[in-house]
Amino acid sequence: MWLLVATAVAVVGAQFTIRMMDDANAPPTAEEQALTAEEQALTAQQVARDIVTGEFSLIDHHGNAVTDEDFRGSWPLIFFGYTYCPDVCPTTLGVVSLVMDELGEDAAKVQPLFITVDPQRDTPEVMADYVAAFHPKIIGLSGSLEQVAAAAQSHRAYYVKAPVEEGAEISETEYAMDHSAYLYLMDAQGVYAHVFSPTDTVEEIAAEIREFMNK
Ligand SMILES: [Cu+2]
Repeated sequence: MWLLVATAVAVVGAQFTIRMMDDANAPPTAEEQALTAEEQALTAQQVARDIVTGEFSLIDHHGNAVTDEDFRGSWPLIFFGYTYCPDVCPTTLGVVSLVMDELGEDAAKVQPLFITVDPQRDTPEVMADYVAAFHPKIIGLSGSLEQVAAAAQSHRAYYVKAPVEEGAEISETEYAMDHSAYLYLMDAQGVYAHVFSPTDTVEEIAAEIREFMNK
């Protein structure tokens, strides 16, 4: 092998050497690959559990101080957004509402939470009006800038102030919020279970929630 490598280096240079050394490793069998994929999924799940701690201390839309611990025993379905959002938030809360309908009796165990990333404008009163337009069970959560930042951090949710349209100024009252659009499912112990993407359908989300709850 080393003689071959040495020859290769001499003849065509280092690049070819690297390729040859890769080829020397036997390709993994299908079985080995399947195991690796499974291990990878488990690792990803563990990493997500370690990273998404799900802790928060916020104000609900009735004006009461609440933390993640107040929701133990139910499965929180959490979305970060803001009420002035032109598209992603209303769409997602619409999906959440349909998921609740789709879940039927199982919806009793699910607690949708909408956490604002724009507490300057989204006061508890504003949140109360907004979530009521989607589903009676959705709880809107607001708080101080620091409380919201901490809640986002514990879910690795992302948000940043942005112009309402390209080239527009960001003023005190006129701005948009760019934000991540993940829908988190936490289990009844408050441990991260899953994250849904905005492209998942109502049926897919409801079926997966059921699967997690019946595990
Ligand atoms: Cu949004």
